[in-house]
Amino acid sequence: MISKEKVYELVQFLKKSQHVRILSHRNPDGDAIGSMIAFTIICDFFNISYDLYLTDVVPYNLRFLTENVTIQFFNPKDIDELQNEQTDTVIFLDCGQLNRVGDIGEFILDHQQIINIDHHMSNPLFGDFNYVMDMSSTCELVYWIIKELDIPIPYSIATALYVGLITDTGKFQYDKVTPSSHKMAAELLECGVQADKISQLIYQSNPISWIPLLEKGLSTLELHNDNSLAIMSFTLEDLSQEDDGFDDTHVLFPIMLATESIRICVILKEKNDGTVSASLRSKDDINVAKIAQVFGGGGHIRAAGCRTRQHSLLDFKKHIYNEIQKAF
Ligand SMILES: [Mn+2]
Repeated sequence: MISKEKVYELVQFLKKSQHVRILSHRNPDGDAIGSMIAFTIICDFFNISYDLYLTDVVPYNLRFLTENVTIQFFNPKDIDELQNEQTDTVIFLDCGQLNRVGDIGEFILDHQQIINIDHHMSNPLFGDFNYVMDMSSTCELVYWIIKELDIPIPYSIATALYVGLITDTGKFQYDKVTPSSHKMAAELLECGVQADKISQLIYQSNPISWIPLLEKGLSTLELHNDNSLAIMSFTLEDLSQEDDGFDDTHVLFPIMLATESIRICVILKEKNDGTVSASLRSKDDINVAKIAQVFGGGGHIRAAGCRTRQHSLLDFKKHIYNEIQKAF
């Protein structure tokens, strides 16, 4: 459970700050964005000014969360500005590694203290203050911190926390779901969270462009190892018209993993910045975080990711395939 001492230590770090910058990882998901928004309530409570920064766009189905929130997007052109201002504390949320924030991570300055709050057990504790716990989501950790501090939770923050909880647990299906996750959900519902409305916004609000994307994905589907390994790949061309932040993994992984024989699923994507990304999901004990780590990525046993600059889509697929074979 949450430690009073640890929360007290976090508050001491925060109180030393004039201005904090709240960050989360590339390709932000519900837990990344939810925990960023939720953390603002802690800053507000202690009267500490903050800004929120991301490298990549907010996914299409999570934009309802950020309607009334100012999130700035890191642009390498802003480096001078970022280096010149008063931020003295940088908060990393849901980042299993420092480089998960993308390029902005390279511009963390010497005088800036790093607070690292996360639930990835592979986290190397890169912060000056680290709070890493084995929980369903970073939102769950932030929730229990807020509760420990006795800060009242308004509807908007409850919604952000709930979104992180349901998306990172695959709607309460994954192995990190505990009684504490359900307790949190129950208490958030008491704060007025509308579970049905949120589910509809996240899971039943895909843009119409997802249908041709699904078609493309299925047309590239490869099955290996007696139909237990599924790989889909998207070229930049496949994605170019749909690059509106639509988070296809939420749609495609559940479809593939619904198949009895499929144990591991990989989605490869060429990105605008010249990298190729791989998202991996596993249904049983094959540890996909270990596979992602081989390529400099990371994550959880059943959900992980990595990206490369060195390999083409085809090459990367081959390397990942080979690595997965070792795990079978
Ligand atoms: Mn997470």
